[in-house]
Amino acid sequence: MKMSFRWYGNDDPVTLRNISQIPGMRSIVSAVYDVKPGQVWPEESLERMKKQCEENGLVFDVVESIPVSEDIKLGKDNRDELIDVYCENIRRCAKYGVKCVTYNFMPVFDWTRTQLDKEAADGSTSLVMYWDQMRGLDPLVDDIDLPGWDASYTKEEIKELFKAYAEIGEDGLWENLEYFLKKVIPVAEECDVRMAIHPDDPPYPIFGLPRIITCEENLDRFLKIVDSPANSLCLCTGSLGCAASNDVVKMVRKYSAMDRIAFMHIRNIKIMEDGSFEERAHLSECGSLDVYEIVKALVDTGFDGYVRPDHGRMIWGEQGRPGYGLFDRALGATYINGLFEACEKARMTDKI
Ligand SMILES: [Mn+2]
Repeated sequence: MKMSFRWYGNDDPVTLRNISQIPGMRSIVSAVYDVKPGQVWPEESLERMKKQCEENGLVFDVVESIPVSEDIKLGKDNRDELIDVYCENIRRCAKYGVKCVTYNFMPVFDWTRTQLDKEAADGSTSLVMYWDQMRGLDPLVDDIDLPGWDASYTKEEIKELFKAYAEIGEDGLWENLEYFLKKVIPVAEECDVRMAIHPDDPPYPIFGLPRIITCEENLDRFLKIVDSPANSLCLCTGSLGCAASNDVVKMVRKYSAMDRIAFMHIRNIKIMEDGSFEERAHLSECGSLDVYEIVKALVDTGFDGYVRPDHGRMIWGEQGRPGYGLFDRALGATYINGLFEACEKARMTDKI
């Protein structure tokens, strides 16, 4: 297992020095943020990132994300050009030492929450999605101002996008994903990079937009499209876990045994009675997921990919990017490291 931490570059209030002081920290997960999605990443930016990480005793070897343009997801006429740029970015990342590239195939927006700073009884805050704050919202009528919503779209553009996705539906989205994978995975293989798709968050349709990377059946289907370790999963426990029908421990055990998990996002969530959910501290007892069983499944199956503590709460008065503060993610990393050490030592003892 290679422990990693997401860093948003020089604008991130969390510094590389901070990250390097977390025990057991090895890798930096980042991206080039100085060009628009769909453009080629400047080599100087990748070179600088690699150098800055090395100066702090860290390795820049995971990218999250190279975003997939809507026109690729929609299968528009210009998709070949956009896929060429995508492949060039994979090659450039590989040239600077990147081994794993995360992406998602979610229409229009990356994730949905209704509040980013819900205060818990202990004064910590976290991201939540409450159905009673969602119901009644219609993106075609209302001025949606949800966190994670791309405010750069005009209402007309949103209408067009929703119409286009309604026309292609889930089947069309699968076809366009297959087209993308068949062009991109061979390039990743050549470069010794593992592509890791992030599940849809949450793993069910929102506002009627199609969602396909959601459950075991669909993950099986995804992995079969190109049966190669370069076509793997970023298994996000918190994203898959907020559908109660997903057995996250079983999925981790199964896909890790198949060597099809390149990257693990580990966090805990609490599913509420009505299907709403709250992001919680990483500890098993704080949420609906058994993080010990998740780590044990990884250790039992010899997992050697990347792990990062996913979103943390805001604690101890920290200000910063919601979900991506230093303190609670550092606690998460330490807890996860502890579980790995315990599971690995128990396994060694079992073998003797
Ligand atoms: Mn995640």
